[in-house]
Amino acid sequence: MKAFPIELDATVTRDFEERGFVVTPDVLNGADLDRYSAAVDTEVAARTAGDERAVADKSLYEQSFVQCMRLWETNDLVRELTCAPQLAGIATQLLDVDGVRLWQDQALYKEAGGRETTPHQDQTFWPLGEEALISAWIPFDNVTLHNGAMSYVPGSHRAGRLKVVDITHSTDPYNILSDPALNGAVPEPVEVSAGSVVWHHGLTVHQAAANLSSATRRVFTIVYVSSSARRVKGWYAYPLDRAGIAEGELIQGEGLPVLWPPPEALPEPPANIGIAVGPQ
Ligand SMILES: O=C(O)CCC(=O)C(=O)O
Repeated sequence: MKAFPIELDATVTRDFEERGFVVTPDVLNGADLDRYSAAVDTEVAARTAGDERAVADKSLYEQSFVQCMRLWETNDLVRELTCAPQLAGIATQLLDVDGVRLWQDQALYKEAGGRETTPHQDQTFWPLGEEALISAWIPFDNVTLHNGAMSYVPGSHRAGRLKVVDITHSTDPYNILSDPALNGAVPEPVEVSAGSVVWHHGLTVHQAAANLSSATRRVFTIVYVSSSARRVKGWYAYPLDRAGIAEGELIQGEGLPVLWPPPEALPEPPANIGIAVGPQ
């Protein structure tokens, strides 16, 4: 078995198992942050070129963040970050699985004046069951409650799949924070320095604060799924439909590379590139 580049202490994995989120400090150094953030900035600028709308003129969803997906498919430097073995190794340890594959990466840039991100669980968006799934939330700048820090409901990943939240419109009266399955637990804010990574389980209920600062809150996320996960439901999901994965089949194929154990070489981007701005 390959050694993890960053070996987690048992207290960290236990914390994640119990609470459904954890911070790993000092994963990226200043030089990493500079070059990776510049690469992500370039991709976001390219994909949003021509969109001159003020935040207030955007949809409620877009006011939460500018979302640009699958940047590893169009940028070699981002590919290096998304496929980094130190990150995939941490994901594997936290999920306590044999290996992980990439589900998706994305920039979530919350503009100055951007609204809060509505509380939700990630995993209910996708045709998965309760497969092991985890997100690395990677801030390129220091993040506080003033500029859009995340908050997580401790232990909420143990409540299973709750009702899906429509974060694209936010008109649904369902408030996941009032779901009886959470037993009144409240979100806990997590303020972090750039270089840290905040990890959350796919079923952990989370939200992000509004950005009251004058600068964009720049965050990149990588979502990993256990390499033994299967597609559980039939509804449309770009990554699975592009790879031709039918209900019940193992998740694998185009655009879904195994990242732990680390591949011999950086995975090639798919022939059929999945550029996307906005939810998909
Ligand atoms: O960064 C945000 O505003 C929300 C992030 C989020 O929901 C996620 O990473 O799953």
